Amino acid sequence: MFSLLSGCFEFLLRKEELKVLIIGLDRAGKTTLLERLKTLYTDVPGLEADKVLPTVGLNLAHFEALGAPLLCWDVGGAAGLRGIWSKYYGECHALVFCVDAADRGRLEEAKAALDRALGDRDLYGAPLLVLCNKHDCEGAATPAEVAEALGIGKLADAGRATSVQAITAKTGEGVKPAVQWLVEHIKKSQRPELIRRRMLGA
Ligand SMILES: Nc1nc2c(ncn2[C@@H]2O[C@H](COP(=O)(O)OP(=O)(O)O)[C@@H](O)[C@H]2O)c(=O)[nH]1
Ligand SMILES: [Mg+2]
Repeated sequence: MFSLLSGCFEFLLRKEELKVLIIGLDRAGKTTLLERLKTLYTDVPGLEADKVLPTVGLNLAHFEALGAPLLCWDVGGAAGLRGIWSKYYGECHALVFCVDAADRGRLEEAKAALDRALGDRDLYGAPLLVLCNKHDCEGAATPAEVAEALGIGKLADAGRATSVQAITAKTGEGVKPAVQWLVEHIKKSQRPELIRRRMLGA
């Protein structure tokens, strides 16, 4: 009886895990970012960039940042795998769209993939963080250039919390400010309440 009561008490006090879905085209650096998050925020270092393999299924990272427990989902970005992304839309608190800023030739394809994702009603109200990865590469597109190419201005006008930031997943540069933005904007958004209500069937 005591263990049942203490289990219930623990459940009620447990902080809600903030779920972040990381999507983007294949080779944008999503898995390298996930492994960097493990290295920065946990005691178990993630894989170095040169050990990361192409993703077919799903990779996960659990960690705590700014007092909040986070769960990040990294799903494969190859054209044939993008259909799986939508399975995670309903449950995620925020969306990270990772872009290879060094590959300007694929920005149009990235815009089409992002537009398609944001057209899904299950992502209603979810803060969007666009990460311009590979900032270490010479000639990489700046956040302003990526924002222009992806048409991000319109999203912010439509009321979605949105930010476009440069990172280098390989070294971790820019990753902590990105996580800070996510935690702050998830907490400010209606998303946790919306997901809670959906889970209760309200
Ligand atoms: N120069 C550079 N290369 C990166 C960076 N992040 C990832 N890469 C490389 O980009 C390629 C694709 O990375 P990966 O994480 O597998 O991309 P994913 O398909 O989006 O998961 C790999 O060769 C990585 O080493 C970065 O910040 N800088
Ligand atoms: Mg991957």
